[in-house]
Amino acid sequence: MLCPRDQILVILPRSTCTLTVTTSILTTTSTTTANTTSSASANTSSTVLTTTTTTVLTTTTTANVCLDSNALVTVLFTLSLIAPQNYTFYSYVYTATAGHTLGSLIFSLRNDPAYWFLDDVSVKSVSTSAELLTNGGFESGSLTSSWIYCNPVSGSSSSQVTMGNQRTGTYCYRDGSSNSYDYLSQKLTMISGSQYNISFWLASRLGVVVYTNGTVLAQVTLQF
Ligand SMILES: [Ca+2]
Repeated sequence: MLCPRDQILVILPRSTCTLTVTTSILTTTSTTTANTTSSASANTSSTVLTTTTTTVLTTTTTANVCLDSNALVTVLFTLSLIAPQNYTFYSYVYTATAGHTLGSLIFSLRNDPAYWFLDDVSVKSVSTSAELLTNGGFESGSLTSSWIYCNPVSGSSSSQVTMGNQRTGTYCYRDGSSNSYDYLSQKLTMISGSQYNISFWLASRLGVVVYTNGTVLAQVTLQF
């Protein structure tokens, strides 16, 4: 049985050319609280990761120019939606290990019928509260040099820093990549043995229109 905030480590052999990751860490407990902070819309859900061994989704992402097929990959989060979702909070505690302190936090996103909205991304040292990310709330109004965007097959309706659906501040990240993943990442420098609280808010919606079912996938990984 997994303990709360356990992580699943997927180690990919260097010789493989296909990145296949399977995870079973999605939520079992979801609490909804009245929204007091969101300026965008409606209620905000707060989802707490708890222990479960139920496999909710198998996702296969094919190696491409946006991913390093030689890397070690830790899957933090995999989500498949069939309906809109208001901003939901996800958090994980990750312990850096020796030899794997220089890496990237990667959001792999696909949303055929609507858009992902991402805001307030944070990687914070548990011991010092130091923030490792820059522009995690996208308040610079653009993807600055800290964020790296990659769209391997030039999918449409892809990346944009936008106003109007932000959770806090003025801006958020919007991504409606169709028929393929695109990738948003930021490099991290961790300290071996230290714990880091990795968190973000993620919504999927298209204005007030309730969209029909379609492929809506998100995956968050650490790559070393
Ligand atoms: Ca923001």
